[in-house]
Amino acid sequence: MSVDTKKLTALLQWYKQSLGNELIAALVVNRDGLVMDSLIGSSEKSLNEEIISGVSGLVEPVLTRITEEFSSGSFGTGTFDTEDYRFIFCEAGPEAILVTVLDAIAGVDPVFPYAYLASEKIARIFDGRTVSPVIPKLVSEQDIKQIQRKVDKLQKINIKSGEYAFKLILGGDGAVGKTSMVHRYVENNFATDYKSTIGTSIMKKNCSFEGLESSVRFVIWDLAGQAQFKRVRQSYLANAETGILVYDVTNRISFENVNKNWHSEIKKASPNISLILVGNKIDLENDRVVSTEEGESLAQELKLSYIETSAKTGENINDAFKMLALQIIKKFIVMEDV
Ligand code: G3D
Ligand code: MG
Repeated sequence: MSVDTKKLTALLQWYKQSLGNELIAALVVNRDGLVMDSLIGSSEKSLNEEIISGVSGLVEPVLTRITEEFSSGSFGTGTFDTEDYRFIFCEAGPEAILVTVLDAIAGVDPVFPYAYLASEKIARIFDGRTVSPVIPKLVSEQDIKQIQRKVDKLQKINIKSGEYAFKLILGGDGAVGKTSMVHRYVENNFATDYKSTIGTSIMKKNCSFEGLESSVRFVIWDLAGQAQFKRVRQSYLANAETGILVYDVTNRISFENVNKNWHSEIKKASPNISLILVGNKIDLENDRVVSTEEGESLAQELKLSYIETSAKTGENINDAFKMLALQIIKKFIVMEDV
């Protein structure tokens, strides 16, 4: 079978134009995992010359699995996140898969409709039908909705635990101790990546368990200031697999706001998120106004696990994150030989 490679290249150029600065790279791979065509995007990260070889290296180990999982030949889509990148895989007919590489913190929703259009065209190029490589700019909500309906249900691709990175967010009023908790947890062993555009620090940490092969890699997002919060709220809260709801045991309003605001807002932005509830600042015994029983009962109501911590002394901080990691292992990771 001969594929019109010129057309494929032209199509990828259109795809790049549609996505603008979001795109790090795009690859078209066939079902044998061979890269048929690739292109470097216009994102800052794309300037790195090694990007394509690096990305191919990352895609390779998951390709077999992708081709197995995506055997429908239609337009199944899936995402796969590493520490640095977010991959969107989109079936392009029975022959090919379009791999889109975005920054780890990019939102996928605006990209999907274009990925779908591009995949549909790639499928046609592969079976030799006539097709224009031009990807139209999608402007109307209706166009976008219609396409989204056509796209097969988005799936999180199952990858062996160690290779998987989970976005962790923190919810709770200002000054309850979110940043202190994260810093206490990651201690010396972190690389902070500050994204000024969304006012967020990104930290990474592996959480492993003795005697257990599975480990969980957290990518922890911490919003810098409350001021910018409204503007960035959506991208901060969306696409998170896991999160911590924090209140301050010496501040009743912060406790009430967990139930009134934070819980529902987070659930709305990331419906399948795994959460725990944390009452922080237990070192301030004399100032405590929210009792352990109240914390436990709220947790029960929200069907969450509960733990009390002090970011100041470090008490229970590791255990809080371990609790989350265990929830994730149970939920996402198929345990073999355990
Ligand atoms: P936030 O990220 O939720 O806004 P921060 O909260 O982590 O910035 O913490 C707000 C203040 O509470 C900080 O004090 C911090 O030191 C303090 N704090 C955080 N956790 C604890 C704790 O467990 N115990 C006590 N006693 N204090 C805590 P400052 O004075 O630096 O603003
Ligand atoms: Mg903070």
